Amino acid sequence: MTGITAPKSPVTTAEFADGIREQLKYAQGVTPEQATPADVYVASSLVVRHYLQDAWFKTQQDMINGSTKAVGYLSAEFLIGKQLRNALLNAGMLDQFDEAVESLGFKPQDVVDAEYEPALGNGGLGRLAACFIDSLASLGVPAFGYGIQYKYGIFKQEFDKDGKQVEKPEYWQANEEPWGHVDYNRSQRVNFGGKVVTRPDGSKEWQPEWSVRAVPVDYMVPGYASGRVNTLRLWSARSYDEFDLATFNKSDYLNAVKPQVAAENISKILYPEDSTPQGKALRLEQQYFFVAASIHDAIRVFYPGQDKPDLTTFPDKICFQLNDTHPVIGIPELMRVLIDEYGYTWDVAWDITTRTFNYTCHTLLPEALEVWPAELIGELLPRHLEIIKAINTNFLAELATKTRDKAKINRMRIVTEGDNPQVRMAFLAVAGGSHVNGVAELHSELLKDVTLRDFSDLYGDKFTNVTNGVTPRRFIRLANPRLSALITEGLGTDKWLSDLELLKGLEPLAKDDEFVKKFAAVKQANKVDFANYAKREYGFELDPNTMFNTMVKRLHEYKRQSLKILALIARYADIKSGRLSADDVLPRTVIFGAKSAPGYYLAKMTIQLINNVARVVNNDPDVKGKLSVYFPWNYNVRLAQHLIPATDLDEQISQAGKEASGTGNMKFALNGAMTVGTLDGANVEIRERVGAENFFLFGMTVDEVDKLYEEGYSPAKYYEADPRLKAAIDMVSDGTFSNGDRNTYAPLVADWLTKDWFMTLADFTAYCSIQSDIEALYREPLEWNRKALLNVANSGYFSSDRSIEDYLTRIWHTGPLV
Ligand code: TH1
Repeated sequence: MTGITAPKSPVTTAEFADGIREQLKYAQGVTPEQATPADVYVASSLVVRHYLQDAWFKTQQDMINGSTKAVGYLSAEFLIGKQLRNALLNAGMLDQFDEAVESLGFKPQDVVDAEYEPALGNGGLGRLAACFIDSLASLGVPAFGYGIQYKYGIFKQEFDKDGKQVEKPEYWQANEEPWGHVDYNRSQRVNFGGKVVTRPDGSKEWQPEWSVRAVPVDYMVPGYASGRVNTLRLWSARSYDEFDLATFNKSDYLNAVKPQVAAENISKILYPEDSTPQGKALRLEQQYFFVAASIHDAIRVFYPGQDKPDLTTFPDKICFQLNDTHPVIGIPELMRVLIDEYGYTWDVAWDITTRTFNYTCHTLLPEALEVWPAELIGELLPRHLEIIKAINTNFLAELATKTRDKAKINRMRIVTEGDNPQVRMAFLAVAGGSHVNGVAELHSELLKDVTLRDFSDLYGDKFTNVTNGVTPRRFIRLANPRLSALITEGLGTDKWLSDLELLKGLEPLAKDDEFVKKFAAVKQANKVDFANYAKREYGFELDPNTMFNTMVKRLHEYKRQSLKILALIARYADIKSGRLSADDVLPRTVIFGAKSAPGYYLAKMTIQLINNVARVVNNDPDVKGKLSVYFPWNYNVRLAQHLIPATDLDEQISQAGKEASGTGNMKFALNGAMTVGTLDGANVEIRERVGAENFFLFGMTVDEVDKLYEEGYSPAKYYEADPRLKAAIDMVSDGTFSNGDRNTYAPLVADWLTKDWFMTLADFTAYCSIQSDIEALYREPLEWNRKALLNVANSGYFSSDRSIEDYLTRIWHTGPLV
């Protein structure tokens, strides 16, 4: 695509200010004098919605009346972040908002800060879904995001006095939330339980036992300068049996509201496990709940007013992308609808279904591929279990025509054999859809060669790759206005915001010292801003004249926060013992951000260790000014938007072959940070594009990792071999970071020395030795910034607009509305 210049505002400053006054009066019931920033936030949001409303209508109308196939992105998570500034940017009203708010006597920043972030996702997977719907709308492609409006998003993280993670409920709707429109008139009934009966004509009928009401909550998804507004439809669970009056009259209030509570539980909370599914019944209820509601909704939208529509055209109206295995129950659901409710034959239904669904796999960890006990599915969704079994039987018969390898066929069963059969959702997704994609080149290769090897052998055509991306609107323009202005100055246009490959035009400017200095000044100003923010929000004292070295992501063993913390302890010991003279030490501020799944023991212990290393290091006069460590709690989209533009060095140090893609890596590179990283996930592609000389590579490759596993990995060997590593681990055991208590981290240390699944110890020495390259370059600010600028110039590929273009050509075979 070719870029589009920023949209012309549909509104003047005076009109915006009038709009705010009107909303304050009629929606908020306050005068401008009485209004708080929170009132002005709600009023401003309503004004933006007002101006987007016609485009929203028109987009829906054009989608229904036109012949362009729509995309339904089915995802259990949408980590959308704050809405107001994003909507203002995409609608072209940023300046009008700022000026209008100021004219009313408010500070725009205070108004924006009044918005509470909807944290309806765990991490990368949910944020990717949010970037994708932004790009779909910006490209003008008709699309729905379909998900769940959790009442409680990912928990709010706090640290107790010992530095341990404490989870607090994230009640993000505590204040008025002007973006989600609750549409009671378009609710759907979602059924559960009961039994299956055979009708006299031999057809099947599911007689469910209980049902919940799925109420859509609609969010506008305005495209950047596209004039299009798509819909994010998040379902909220309500009860049909509002209140049992008879019970209530017997003054048994608790029992009277029981059915209501049970129904509403379904959308109450986001499961906080990232990449490690919990086989809980409620989770399956959530999955079926939003997927069933969405499929019925799509039929309602695309065949308005039709009682028995011709659903053989369904795959021409919409295709559903399954965001990981979480919505895969949609495959048997569509089969059930087509066969039991609309009377299609199995073969016709299967043809429609397989043409409707596609599946994105986001992981390689075998334990992350969801598997449900058939028994559980049978209790909750008896008809679906029958259909899944029939899909399995047909699939096995088909396999028999393709191969004689019985063992292979057995490995590919969708429903396993034995006393306690399991349903493998990833396999169901491959069988029941047209395409399967991984999220970075390396990941897609490993999916084909390892995780889904048998499937790629027999169904090679289904497999493809779409490398992840991030939206430049939120993660460059909104997060980093200074860099955005410099890019526009350098390129002489702002079209890069909708054609990010234009950043390539900055490459020649890396030879221009004056431009590089301006680029360095942007980073420095961002660091000062972040230091102020960290002071205000967390009470931290960051020195912006040190290197800001950041590692932010979920806490997971495979991501190897342990590697970072051990190297940091070794560095601390070096300075303290005088092995490194104070003059030789490059001053660094290390910043961590990470949530751990509440039940993930070693991850939580790692958080505790990081906090206590920070406590000890920051209070030690021997290293003052040389090394400091901060761990702002509750890492979220808002913190990311502040921290990423201020980072000099980003850490992407997962064990090779374990991080499917990563998307933080892209955000940092696009904001002019250098990366220290392994050959894993999208790091490989980032390095290819920015140039090996502009990326700090270290560590084992996938092949080396495999080889070491085969030879038999013994972490203790590495502990004995590297005295710095030994010293660092010994300091963790000897109570240095636990007020003398030697037991505090014993399980963590034991794991490092005896298991170390992700080979942290094996990569330690390489990780430490790359640090001298990093520091040598940082001592040459002009050269460092030149390379950082080349990272920006060559990362345009990692726009989620490009990812969506790839989905359009490789998988969805549709395009913008005409
Ligand atoms: C993440 C992957 O770990 C990450 O590498 C990738 O960039 C991101 O998805 C987007 O593609 C995953 N998040 C989850 C979350 C759950 C289950 C599996 C994955 S994989 C709940």
